[in-house]
Amino acid sequence: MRPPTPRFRRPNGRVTTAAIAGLLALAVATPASSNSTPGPDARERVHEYEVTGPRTAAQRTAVAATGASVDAVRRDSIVITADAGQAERVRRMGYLLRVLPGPPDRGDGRKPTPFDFPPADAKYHNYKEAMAEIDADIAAYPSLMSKQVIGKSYEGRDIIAVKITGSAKAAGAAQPGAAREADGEKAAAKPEVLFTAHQHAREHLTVEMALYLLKEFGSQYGKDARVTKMVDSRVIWVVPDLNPDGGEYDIASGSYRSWRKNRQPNNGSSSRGTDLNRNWDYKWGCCGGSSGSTGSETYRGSGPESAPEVKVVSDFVRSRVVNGKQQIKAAIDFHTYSELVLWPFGWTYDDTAPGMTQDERDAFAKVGTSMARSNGYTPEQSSDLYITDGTIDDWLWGNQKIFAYTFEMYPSSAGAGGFYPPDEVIDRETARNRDAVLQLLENADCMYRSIGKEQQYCT
Ligand code: 0X9
Ligand code: CA
Ligand code: ZN
Repeated sequence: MRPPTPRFRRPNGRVTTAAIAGLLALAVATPASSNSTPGPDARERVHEYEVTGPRTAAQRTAVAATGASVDAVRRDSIVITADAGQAERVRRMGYLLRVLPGPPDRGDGRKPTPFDFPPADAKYHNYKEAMAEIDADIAAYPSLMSKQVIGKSYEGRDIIAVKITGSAKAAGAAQPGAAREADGEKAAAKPEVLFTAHQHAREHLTVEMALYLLKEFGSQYGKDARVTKMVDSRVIWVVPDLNPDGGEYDIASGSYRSWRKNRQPNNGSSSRGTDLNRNWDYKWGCCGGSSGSTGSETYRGSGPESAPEVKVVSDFVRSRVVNGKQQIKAAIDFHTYSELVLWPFGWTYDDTAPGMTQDERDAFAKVGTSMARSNGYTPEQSSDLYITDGTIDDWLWGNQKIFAYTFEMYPSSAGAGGFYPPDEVIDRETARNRDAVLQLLENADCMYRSIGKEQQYCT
């Protein structure tokens, strides 16, 4: 199953092989993260490569062990982001490497505005625009939505959580009515569901996904029956931007840098950044699914939760334990790209393991497969791709027993846009997950209902 030759659509809509050759040449001469002043990042210049040869999860894990990130997986090839040293190590494993074009130039030949998306991608939201959009949503739907600053990023940007819930009482409240409430009768708690986005700086489409969810829940409440029911009967938390520093760095120069990690300095190293999705406090660094080298794309940090952004969100999740019970029942962490619905564990190839019974695995797979049917993604256990350790979904499940999925959004391949799909796809590709998100919300009160075991687990 060979992928089609990558085709690049220029702003004027024409696709030319000359453009591809030109882009390839440019990519070699001008690395993704280049800028005019050769700084400490100069040694870290990375490219995407197509690597032909690896065909098993173990082989892919071995490639990832060089410290490269694995961006896409196909039957007998993968796409990685690697610096020159990592690429050389992969070559010595006997695989064929081909440099892929660097990030697209969406500048339209105009002078870039620092910290703004390039003109042709203006529909993407930078940090400030995203925060303004969220504030506008909250102002438009004040009875449904509120915002909490749950902490700060390394560089001091607010990390926020938006809480969405309707005024309806939770199901199971004995009697509605002010009198009973005044008597101190407790309403049953609403199941809570968490949506997180943008752990990886260059995965900007995921912020748009979070913004879409706020708009959809706000604007469809009282109009769409499914949305209304879920907003009323759940508490929905949206953390739209886990890595604001990395996201801003990726767009700061006017041309995309293909940056992945946060922007935290590392002791004794000129390489910045921790891979947030290797820094969570569950089997951290256990299993060859992350790197201990500061320069690596998958650097796991100096210790679990050493990245302030991971600490902030972990503390927030822990704060949802009320009377000893975690209120958050299910979660999706949005990434790009590859069009996948993934479930834990990532640290082991085994379907079941300590912390994952057969019934739990079956519920994950059942709901995951059903969500994937609705959005056309491919459902699988995350380690079917390659081993990862210290990921958010392994922590949310392994430590907090939250049914946590990872969605890898559009596109399916590097050739179809990779980390930088044009802004024209935002509306389509965020709405594409509407049904899957509603499915997770509808299942969240009892994930075991999906496998016919509600009686056993949920009464
Ligand atoms: O490697 C990652 O962190 C994710 N892929 S990405 O290209 N967005 O970087 C995949 C994580 C898959 N593993 C788990 N979810 N455990
Ligand atoms: Ca555009
Ligand atoms: Zn990612």
